[in-house]
Amino acid sequence: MKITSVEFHMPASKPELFCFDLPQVVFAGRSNVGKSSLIKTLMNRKKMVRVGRTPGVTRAINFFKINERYYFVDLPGYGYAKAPPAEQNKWKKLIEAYFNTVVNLRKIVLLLDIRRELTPGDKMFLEWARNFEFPLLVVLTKMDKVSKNEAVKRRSEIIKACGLPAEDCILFSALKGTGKEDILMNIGHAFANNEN
Ligand SMILES: Nc1nc2c(ncn2[C@@H]2O[C@H](COP(=O)(O)OP(=O)(O)OP(=O)(O)O)[C@@H](O)[C@H]2O)c(=O)[nH]1
Ligand SMILES: [Mg+2]
Repeated sequence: MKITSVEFHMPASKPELFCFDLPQVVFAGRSNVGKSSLIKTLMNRKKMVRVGRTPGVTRAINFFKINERYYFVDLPGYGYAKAPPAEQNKWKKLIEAYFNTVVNLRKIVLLLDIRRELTPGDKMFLEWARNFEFPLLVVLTKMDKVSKNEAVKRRSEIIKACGLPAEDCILFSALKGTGKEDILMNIGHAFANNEN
């Protein structure tokens, strides 16, 4: 998949603003795992996505129109303990509303920090995707923070724990760009049939 154009839509802070007119891939994961950084790397755009120095920076659902044919969807992270409970609840409701109403969702990209254990939120997503037999790609982020050996070992563990086909678990570093092409290829397959 080659990205030739990106159009940034107004952040959707309420379901009325969701963009469901084109097929999409959604990027999910706990706060600070690197969702916005991954999307930024894939799009090769430095300024389009706000990336947090402090976590919790994505406060609405962002729709990026790619090649005028599909959307990359950047969700707020779950489990950001420092946000007030009312705000956390608002994000949770917004994410639930997204999954309850989305049409033509082609793939869920679940991001996991390579250095961390799975959180209850991560497990919930994995179970949900499995129950609905939803196409899932797991991206292990921040691989530059561990040794190559550790990264490979951790990937095997995750593949086993999540029951994933090996090609659906990709190591990634936003710092170095490792994994970018594999992720674009994997996502490209999701849009390959019946492109509109
Ligand atoms: N070393 C390293 N740092 C990363 C990587 N990916 C993201 N980061 C850093 O991690 C922090 C959080 O990144 P974001 O992309 O904002 O994370 P997010 O998942 O969008 O966070 P929320 O919007 O809070 O859900 C930032 O300081 C990034 O620079 C990576 O692959 N390697
Ligand atoms: Mg973000």
